[in-house]
Amino acid sequence: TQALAAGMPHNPTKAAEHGFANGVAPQPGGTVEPLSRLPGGSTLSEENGTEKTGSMAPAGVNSTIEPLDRVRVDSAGQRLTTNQGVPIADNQNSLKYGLRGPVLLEDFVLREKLTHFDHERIPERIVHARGSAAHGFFECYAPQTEYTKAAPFQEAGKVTPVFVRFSTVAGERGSKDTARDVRGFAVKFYTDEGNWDLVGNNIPVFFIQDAMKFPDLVHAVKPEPHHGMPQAGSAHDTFWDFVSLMPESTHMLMWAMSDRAIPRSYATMQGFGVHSYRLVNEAGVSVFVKFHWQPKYGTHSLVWDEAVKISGADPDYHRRDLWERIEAGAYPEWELCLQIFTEEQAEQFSFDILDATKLIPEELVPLIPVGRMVLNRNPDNFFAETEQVAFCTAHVVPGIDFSNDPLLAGRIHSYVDTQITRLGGPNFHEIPINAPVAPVHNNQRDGLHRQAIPRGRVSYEPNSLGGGCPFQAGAAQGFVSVPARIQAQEEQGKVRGKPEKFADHYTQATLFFESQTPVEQAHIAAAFRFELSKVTVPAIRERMVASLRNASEQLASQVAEGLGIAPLPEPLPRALAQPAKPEVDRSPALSLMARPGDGSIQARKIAILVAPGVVAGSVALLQAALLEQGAVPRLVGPRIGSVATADGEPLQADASMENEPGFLFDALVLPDGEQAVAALAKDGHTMEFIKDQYRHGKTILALGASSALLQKAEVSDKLPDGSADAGVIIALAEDAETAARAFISAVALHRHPQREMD
Ligand code: HDE
Repeated sequence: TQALAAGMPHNPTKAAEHGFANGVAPQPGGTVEPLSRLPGGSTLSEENGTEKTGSMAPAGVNSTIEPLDRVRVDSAGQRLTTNQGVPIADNQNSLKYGLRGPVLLEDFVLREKLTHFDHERIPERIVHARGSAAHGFFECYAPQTEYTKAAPFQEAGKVTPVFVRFSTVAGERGSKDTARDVRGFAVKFYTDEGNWDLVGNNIPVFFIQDAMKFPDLVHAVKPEPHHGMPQAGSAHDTFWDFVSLMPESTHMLMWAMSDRAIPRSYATMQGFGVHSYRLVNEAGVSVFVKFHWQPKYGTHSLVWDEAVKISGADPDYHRRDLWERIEAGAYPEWELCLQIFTEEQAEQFSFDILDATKLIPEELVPLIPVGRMVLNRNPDNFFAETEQVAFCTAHVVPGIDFSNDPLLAGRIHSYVDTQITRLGGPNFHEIPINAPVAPVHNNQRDGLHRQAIPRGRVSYEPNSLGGGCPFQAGAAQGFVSVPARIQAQEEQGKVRGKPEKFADHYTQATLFFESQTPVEQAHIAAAFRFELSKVTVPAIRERMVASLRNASEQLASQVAEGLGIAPLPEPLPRALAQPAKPEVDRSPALSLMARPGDGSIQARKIAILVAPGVVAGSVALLQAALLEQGAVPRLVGPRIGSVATADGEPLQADASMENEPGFLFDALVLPDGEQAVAALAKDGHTMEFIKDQYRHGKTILALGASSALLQKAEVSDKLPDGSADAGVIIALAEDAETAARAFISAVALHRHPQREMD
């Protein structure tokens, strides 16, 4: 009423929200700055972006920025309008007949607002619903023209913009990040010759061999249909019922039960195209290829107890990590490597390269590094970009082609198809994040949500009225499929079945397990034990153990022991009695330990525990040393805010042990200070904080008086065998500098599995 009486167009009690504080308030009755037209001052662009918003990218690197400028909206200094651009006078009250009277149907402002709101959600992805994404670029090291004419690989230094989405598979859109699951690793290259989507995973093989089984697999892993449980988890009857009846899934199960399925960060996972694809050169000659992404920061994972706890304290753990790394300038980076092999080589392999449950050991076909990918810009808007991005395996460009992998064939159909429902029609390619940077010209017309306004009366080909345009690019420029060989197909005719080598379900499962370090093997056994212990039907547990016996007797007996199954059930009958002898029986590259990364501690989150009486000097020394290495030290106290110190200005605690528990950090520093130690020792959170750090194999540094905290937590700097634990450093306060150096080297190791307790 006050606003009405004053004739003001807004609620005066919300002055701050209207920007009175910074002088951009609506001007009652007065003139309003004319709305500037896109893409001028009203859009967020490279000119008005700031490093903080993450919209800035090195010049020339993110050439997707300019096209997106067309649709970016920044409302700073702008008045509120309806979707028709009509200025809104009052955004607080609906239009009524008298102050206490009925709301009027003519209130188009209210109706437009509610109608739009009612339709704000779109269907989530059927799988990979939970995901996070970022912009970046791919840079080619050297021309790969011998193998391919694909645009990104034509010159050294050539830069192609990319948008990359990482995801879990089973959980719904709001589910936790640290579920045990495969991670999606989908890359959209906006090449000069159209979009190429490399839609991969962080695991190089898959559960099934034929697209025919995909709906069954997904129905089995998703929450059970009668009660909708469990969310984002494979530890339930239907999943294990299905996979124990599908021995082809055994190899993938080894990976999914390994620590690969609980990565520390998206930045520390490998990525794989999984299927065999083809590269095609200018002369039309093709070779087979498998795509690998190798993380610059190495492969690092969580441990299970840590993953479980994180999912409660920070369900957005990976999303936050990706966002913060990019905001901090510690850009996630991968090297793209190719495994290239010919059709003739492929025929000699002991496995079939069309079988997505098999990998090609690096010892057999080496990796060739061809470029690097850097993610350096966070999206402006989660929905518009991360949610609406549509990856499709059918999106290939000249120089890339498919193999006959039957799983891939199903995908080529499915991804385009699913977007039509999810994004509401056949024009999803026009949504800005999906639109290619390369120009689009064709005679497709109309459909829901059409954005382009094609000019002229011609929408057919051939035509003379449009001068024959758009014209066929022809074989020299256009996409031409590799003419696949047809001899075998001619002999066999139409057939439902599988090639012989597909029936070897266990050789590579064995190879994977045998190639792991003992700690990794122990984690795999523990994961099988955990998952199967959640299965309520004993026959399913037994069938799975029976299947595992074909892959590894060691693993099968460890799992059986953990489940109380004795004696061991007979091994499942094998589909192929005499599988071909594998080329290698050990592949060290399959261990997570094989890729420690660049040895840096960049972006690692390190807690420095502070309480009143802490020695500010020891905190400052550690903080400086860690910042210099690109790590992210945070002061964690019994509560946030000001903390009095023993020797200087008060410190500000960034976090509390309650809002950021120990397992959210990669390492721990306990600074010097008698009084602080006494205060921390009294707080129940402190012991949990230290014990979790220790239990999860992390590096702990205790300076001066704080060694008492380790004693209280029963944390020793000796391993059970009496040797030194490199991850527990106890030092006198005066030796802080040397201790800081030792701490940094120990943090670079990521974890100290020798301490393994679980
Ligand atoms: Fe997918 N998959 N998939 N998939 N997949 C989808 O597409 C499908 C497979 C993968 O961040 C869906 O847009 C079939 C293998 C990723 O947006 C859907 C088959 C691999 C993403 C679909 C497979 C993947 C998806 C759901 C077997 C690793 C997320 C929504 C024939 C190489 C992409 C959507 C993103 C998403 C179908 C098997 C990876 C339903 C039919 C193998 C990374 O179309």
